[in-house]
Amino acid sequence: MTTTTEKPVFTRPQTLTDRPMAYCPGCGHGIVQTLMAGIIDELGIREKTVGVAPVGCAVETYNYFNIDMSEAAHGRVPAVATGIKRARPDLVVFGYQGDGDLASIGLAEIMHAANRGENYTTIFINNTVYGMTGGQMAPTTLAHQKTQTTPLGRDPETTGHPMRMSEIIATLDSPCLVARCAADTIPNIRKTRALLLKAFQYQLAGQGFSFIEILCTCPTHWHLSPKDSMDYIGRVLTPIFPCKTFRDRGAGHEG
Ligand SMILES: Cc1ncc(C[n+]2csc(CCOP(=O)(O)OP(=O)(O)O)c2C)c(N)n1
Repeated sequence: MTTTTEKPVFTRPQTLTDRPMAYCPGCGHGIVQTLMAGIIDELGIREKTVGVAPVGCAVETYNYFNIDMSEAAHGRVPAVATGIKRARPDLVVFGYQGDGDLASIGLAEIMHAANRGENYTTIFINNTVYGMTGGQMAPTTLAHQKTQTTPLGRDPETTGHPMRMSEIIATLDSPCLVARCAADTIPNIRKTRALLLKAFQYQLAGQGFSFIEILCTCPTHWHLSPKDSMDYIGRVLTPIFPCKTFRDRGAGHEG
């Protein structure tokens, strides 16, 4: 009998609990959270990292991270994260927000936290809908996109156009890192990881507010299979929401 030695190519990050993720098949939240957990492990900051998540599918985050976390009311992550970071600057603080949360009810909060240059990291999950409550139109919903509240498609005449939050945040002087990436293909997921790592490193270096927008699937409310949802990001979303770095002050240039 011959024995083979298998070389592990992936080990579960210690920052993830053993709890199976309850996200829908093909949902992007699990990809991003697994990346974040691996980065927290890599930086050795598990004991001093605090996450803040609001309502929406983001609320599940508490179940999966082996770190201290705080709930925030809808859209109020920037206020809670600001308070924690100002009280305990030695901690590493991140906010994890959906697009309904951040770009609608929480729009004023995020703009002012970004403008103040608060030294915490924002992870913005843009899946173009209000996922948890049933797939209603969000500020990021594309023109003519069908959602539960726009069954004939979003009409820009009456409901406006999708808001590009990274571009809006990048108009402010204070943020040190503003970028959009996508959790679809393997190369894009690698780029997403690199941006998230950079954002945490900038916070550790005291460089201020960073904003990483991640285009994520919502197969359930897009009414697409997991695979078709991944294709939809590249084919339909990225022409409207280009993946690029809008600001990278830590690297000494404007990206
Ligand atoms: C003050 C308040 N208003 C409305 C709600 C209902 N609510 C819960 S989750 C949610 C939508 C969240 O959507 P999004 O932020 O896009 O996150 P996703 O679920 O898509 O990840 C809403 C409107 C609430 N919990 N609190």
